[in-house]
Parts: sequence; C-alpha cells; structure tokens
Amino acid sequence: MTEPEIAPAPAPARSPLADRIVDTLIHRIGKDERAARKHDWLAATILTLRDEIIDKWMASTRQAHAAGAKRVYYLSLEFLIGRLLRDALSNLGRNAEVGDALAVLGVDLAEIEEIEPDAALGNGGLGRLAACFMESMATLDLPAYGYGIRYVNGMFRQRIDDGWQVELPETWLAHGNPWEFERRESAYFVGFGGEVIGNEVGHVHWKPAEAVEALAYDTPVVGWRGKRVNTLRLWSARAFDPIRLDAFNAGDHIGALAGQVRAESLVRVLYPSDSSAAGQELRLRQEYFFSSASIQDIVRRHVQYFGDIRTLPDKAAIQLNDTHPAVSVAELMRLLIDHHDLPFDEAWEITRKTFGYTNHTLLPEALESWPLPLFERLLPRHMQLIYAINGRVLREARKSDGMSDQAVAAISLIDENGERRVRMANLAFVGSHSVNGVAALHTALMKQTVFADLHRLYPARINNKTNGITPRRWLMDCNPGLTALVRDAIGAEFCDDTAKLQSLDSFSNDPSFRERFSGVKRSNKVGLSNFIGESMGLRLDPDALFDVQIKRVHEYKRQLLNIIETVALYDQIRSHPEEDWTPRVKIFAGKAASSYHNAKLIIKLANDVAKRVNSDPSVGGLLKVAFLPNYNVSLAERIIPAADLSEQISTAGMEASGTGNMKFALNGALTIGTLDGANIEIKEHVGDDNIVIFGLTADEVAAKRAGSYRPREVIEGSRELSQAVNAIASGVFSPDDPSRYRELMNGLYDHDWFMVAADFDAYTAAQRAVDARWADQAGWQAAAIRNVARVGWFSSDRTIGEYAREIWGVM
Ligand code: 475
Repeated sequence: MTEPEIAPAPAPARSPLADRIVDTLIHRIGKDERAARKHDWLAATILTLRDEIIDKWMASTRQAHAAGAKRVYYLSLEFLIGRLLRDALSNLGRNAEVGDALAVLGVDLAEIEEIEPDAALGNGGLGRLAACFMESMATLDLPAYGYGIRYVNGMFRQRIDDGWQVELPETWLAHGNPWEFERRESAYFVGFGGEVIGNEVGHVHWKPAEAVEALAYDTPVVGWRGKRVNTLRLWSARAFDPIRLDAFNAGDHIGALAGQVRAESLVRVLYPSDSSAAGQELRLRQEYFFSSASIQDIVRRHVQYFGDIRTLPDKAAIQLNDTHPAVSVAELMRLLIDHHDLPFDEAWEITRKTFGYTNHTLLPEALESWPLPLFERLLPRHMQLIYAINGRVLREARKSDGMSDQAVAAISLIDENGERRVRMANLAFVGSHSVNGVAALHTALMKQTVFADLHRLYPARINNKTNGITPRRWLMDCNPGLTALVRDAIGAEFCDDTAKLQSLDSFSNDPSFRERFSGVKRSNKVGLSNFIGESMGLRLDPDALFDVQIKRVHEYKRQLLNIIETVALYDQIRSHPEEDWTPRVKIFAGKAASSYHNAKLIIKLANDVAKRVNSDPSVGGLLKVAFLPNYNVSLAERIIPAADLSEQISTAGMEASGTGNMKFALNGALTIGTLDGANIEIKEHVGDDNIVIFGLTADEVAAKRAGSYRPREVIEGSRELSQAVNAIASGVFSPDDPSRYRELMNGLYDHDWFMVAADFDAYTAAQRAVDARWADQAGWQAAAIRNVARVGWFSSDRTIGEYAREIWGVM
C-alpha cells in the first residue's frame, strides 16, 4: 500500500519585512539564506531594524535643531548597556512582527537575541545607571547625547576555575557591531604633554608633545514607543600617522607602527576597578582623551547652531558621571579662554552654569586624585587653569565667615598632605552649579563627610536625585510573564507610567491573583533552574526559596556576611535535621576587581562552601549554594525575575544607593536589607511590613568605628557565629589548603571594618523571620505583590524628570 500523498503545507507568505531582512542578508552581509548562520541573521535583523531607526533618529535631531532646544550631555567613562536588540524591538513595539518574519525564514528570534554580545562597557552600578538614564532621556523626549569610550575590550569575562575567578578578555566586537555608525567626519585632535607658550595674562598657546585623533562611533538609543532616538557617541582613537613610512622603509617595521599602538592603547580596555580609583597614567589619559573630544564636540555643535559661545549654558547641560570626566571643567575653560578669547571670569561663569556633577560613592579609595607632577607633565595648560581656579575658590573661602585654615585646606583643589595631588572631586564640585548624590542618605552623608567644608562654602549646591531603573528592560523585557499578568489585572497604563502600578496593590488580597502571581514566579524559577542545571550541572528545586545576592564583590557589600550565615545555617540543619527548615537556594554572582585580593578570596569561599554543601546528602534538598560565573547584564535579566529574596546587606553608610535593590522589588522579590542607600526609600515606599530590615544604622556604624568596637568579643559571644567563623578559619571548607581563609577570618576578629560580626546575629534573626514568612505563602505572595505595586517611583523616568527640571532646566 502506498502512503496517501500529502501536499506540503503552503509556505506562509513572506511579509515585506521578511523580504527586507533577506535583502539585507544578501546585500550587506553577503550571504544567502542557505549559507547564513545565526550571527548573520542577527546582523541582518539588526541592520534592517537600524534602517528604520535612522528615520526616527534624524527626525529627532531635526526637531531639536528646529526648536533651538537645550541639549543634555551625559559624560561617563562607563555605559553598561548590555544587549540592545530585544530592548529596541520592544521599545519600537515590533517584537511580534519581527519574530513572525524571522519564523517564516526558519529563524528563532529568541535564539538570535541570545547570541547578541553583551556590551559591557562598564563595571557595575555607575555604568548601568548611565545606560538606564540614556533610555529614559529618549523616553522623556529630551534631546540628549551620551559620551564615552568605545573600549575594544570591555569588562573582563569571568571564568570560575576550581572555585577561583579567572579573568579573560571580553571580545564584544569580534563579529563586528551592526548597531554603530563610524563618523569619519567627527574627529578631533587631542594633545598630551609638551609646553605652554606665553603667560596667563597674554595670549597662551599650548604646544602638546604628542597627539591622537578621537574618532566618533554613534549608537542609536531608542526611547519607549520609539518616541525619540538619541545618540550614544563613543570615542575611538587613532594615530594621525597610522604608519611612519620613513621608519618602515628604514627597516623598523615595529617602531613604524608605534604611534598607532599608542593611540589604540587609550581605548583598549576598561579599567576593571569598581569603587576604587585606578591611579595609573593610562587612566588619566583615557579620562582626558574622552573629555577633550566630548567638550570639543559640544562646543563645535553649539557654535555651529547658535553662533555665540557665550550662550552655551542656555543650550547645553553637561552632567559629569562621577569625577572620571572632571578634567572636562578645565578643558572647557581652556577652549573658552585660549580658543574663544573669553576673559577668565566670564569663562568661569559659563563653565559653572554648564556643568553638573553626580557623586556615586563616599569610599575614600574611590576619590580620584592625581600626583601633581604627573598631571602637570601630561596636561600643563590644564594645571595652570586649575591653579587659577583654585586661587579664586580659596579667596572666596578665606572671605567667608568662620573658615578655619583646616577648612580652607580641605576645600583646596590641591591636596598638600604629603605628595601634592590634584583632587578631582573638588574640581568637579567647584566647576558645577549642581552637585548631587544618588539616594537621600548618601546625599546627607556627602554634606556631613567628604564635602562638609565645600558644602559650608556653597550651601545651595548639593542636592539629591535618588536613582532609578528603566522599567522597560527591568520589568517588561526581562519578565514578560509578570508584565502580561499585571496588564491583565490593571490594564496597560503602567507601561507608560510606572506610578500606575499602584492599582495592583489591592490585588494582593485576591487569592486567585496571588496564585497566578506565584505561578509566574514559579515558571521564572523553573527557567533559571534549567539554565543552572544545563550550564553548571546543579539541580535545583524550583519550590525552594531562591535567595539571591548578585552584584560586584566587595567587602562593604558583605557577601561574606551572607556566606557565613549560610555556613551557620548548614550547621544548624545538620545538628537539627528534625526541624522544619525552609528549603533554600543561595544564589551568588559577581565579579571582583582583578587586584582585589579579599574579594577574590570571597568568591573562592562561596565556591568552596557550595562544593561542600551541595554534595552533602544530610542537608538533602534543604540547602543548595550556586555561584554563577560571569555576572553581567544579561545574566541579571535572567536571575532577577526568578528571585524570591533580594540580598541588600551592605554596611550601613557605604552603599551610595544600589539599583539592583530596585530591580528585584519591581520583579516581586522581598528585600532583606540594611538601612543603607536607597533601601531606606524602598522601605518607605513598600511599607515596613513588606521588607525585612536588620542591623546597624549608618550613625551606629560610625559610632562603633569611632568608639571601642571589639569584634573578638562579639564573635566569642555568639555561638553560631564563632562556630561558623572557626569552621571556615580551620579549613573545614578548604581541606586542600586548610589555612586558605585564616587571614580573612582574622580580619573579622581584629578590626571587622565592615561590621560583619556586629550585624551577624541581627542578620540571622532576620533570615529566620524570612523563613517564617515563607511558611505563610499567601502572606508572602501578598507582600511580593505590594512590592511590585509600590516601587514604581524608582523608575529612571522619575529620576531623569528631576534632573531635567532641577539641574538641567530642560523640562
Ligand atoms: C554605587 N564605580 C552604587 C551606583 O549610582 C550606586 C568607581 C571608580 C571607578 C570605576 N567605577 C566606580 C562606582 O563608584 C559605582 O559604581 N558606584 C555605584 O553607583 C549608581 O547605586 O551604590 O556603589
């Protein structure tokens, strides 16, 4: 018997969009459909979409130009933008259409989204904030440019080898970057070194000894609903003479390329230190390189559009993302005085009105300062201008009532204690009309500590702008299940205004909604469990409590507190197996600065503890520990929607704001946290009953440090803590090297700067309170729903609205 013949199903008709993607594939990638690999489809999809974005991009530029609008310039040495395709598709509302078009071509959109490289041109919070801000500025229809460096190697890739962090170069440009446009016409001369000819009174001319050319690469930034497209302009460097032919012909084939190599070294790598100043000459060169190119570009655009450089503050607001671009203050002064012939006083007024400065950390090791001889050798003209600015500021300080010599010395742009250094934070402060902190507590501490004297001299300057996150990437794109559920419940208005999430509040009392809500969370946890199972071979129970701490590894963030508590819990479970323990999965991820010994050791400890706990059948399904390698934006997008508990446990007074805390709450995790950074404001929004707070306050930490804190007594006074610390110190988790953690644990006994011991008992008690809440699932889900409903305020749209009105004067 022959099989009945079945006619093949008619192929679904190709949409014009599918035709365009194929056309792009053929004509711009040079592949036909059969030869195309996933990366080719990715590039063809991006290029097709980019063609459509260009029209909006140009319309945005024309509109700003026609309106004579004031523009915002966000200067940042870091932009942690992550993948762009999903974000752009969703902001343009084209997800389904592009997905369908690709499906007809036999391509899975989700699959190609997954192979897009994660652009990690930043370390952590500061860089990710810059990326959220770029998206919100486009969403709020503000004409804005981001300026930064196009690093060839961004944040290193982290591999975990036998529990140790290994750093590998990240090659995000390996397959080219279809998003960017090289702007050959936008190139600037950036000089270094040399000498200054003439004097400060007469006409001054800086003759640099060397120079490179800054070359612009533009990436479009699409706002929500594609309302506006702004530009992220990243600078690359090249030598004026790519090859010295005379040297080459004389046989010096390597030396002939030295100029190009030197130029390229400027943009080669992102400094991988978070919350600490890098301190090397190359870093100062990077800072000046991108500051100079950006300020030249801003001044050029202003003069071209408006003619008169003196109206700059009316048409340009430049925001300095921390002190990394602070040399821009001196660079603008140089251009105004040396190139536009303005008198010093007028240049100074223009400069101050144009700049704003955001501080992101109070850690003393992060406060940038440069040895004066280095600064003077590299930037002799800027050094002169900084002296002149300092003279002015110090005269004002001395005239002001009650300024002690000590206060005047603290205000000075030059640190005279020991080796003389240029203080970049003081330069940024005096060169700006606004200086802001990133959460209420942080701003208050800025006034009391690092900037106390500058604040007394300029009491109106410091203001607060509590951070925010973009709800597009951090809710709608990363958590489609929750987004759909919320839309069903309260309608789609929250997509345009997260304050509308408030209407979800009453659903916390609706059992059927709670069930659907926990169903979404469970399916996200299944997704994460599968990912962890496939990538690490670790099997997790999606019904366990997922307890997550993901962020840079730093002692002040206290991953160590979490790990020690995990060890204590492990002990407890083994000693009392009969008790009703809450099954938990402890999830960690984060990178450590390559030179930060203790942070790397903490990563190893997390992995050593994981190895022991995960292979111990006596704790069975009750406790698992996972350290996920290579934390980045894409991994965060995967983990956060699957979290039940968000660990925000920094030593109070040390985390300026935190932004991960906001992402977790928005995705329905409960926070266990200290009264630090934006946790305090999150608590005010979600209400005391919907967050678990523990530990010392910032004031108490300061008092303990100033007084006679004796951590040894605290450790010896707590049975659980001393057992856990001693187990770690004696090598229970490192039998291959029993003394591995002895020094780390001795640090707790001897000084415990980060108050791990002081907060341990409170933290443990808080964790047991979490267990009790988890046992009441209805109560837990209700609290989680209230978190989602009440954290809409932490949208970066709200933050940017405040910057726009109160600092930039553009709304
Ligand atoms: C804070 N990075 C978070 C976040 O405001 C805050 C420092 C020196 C060199 C390179 N990178 C840095 C930071 O200081 C940083 O990321 N700070 C973070 O800024 C956004 O939410 O509390 O630690």
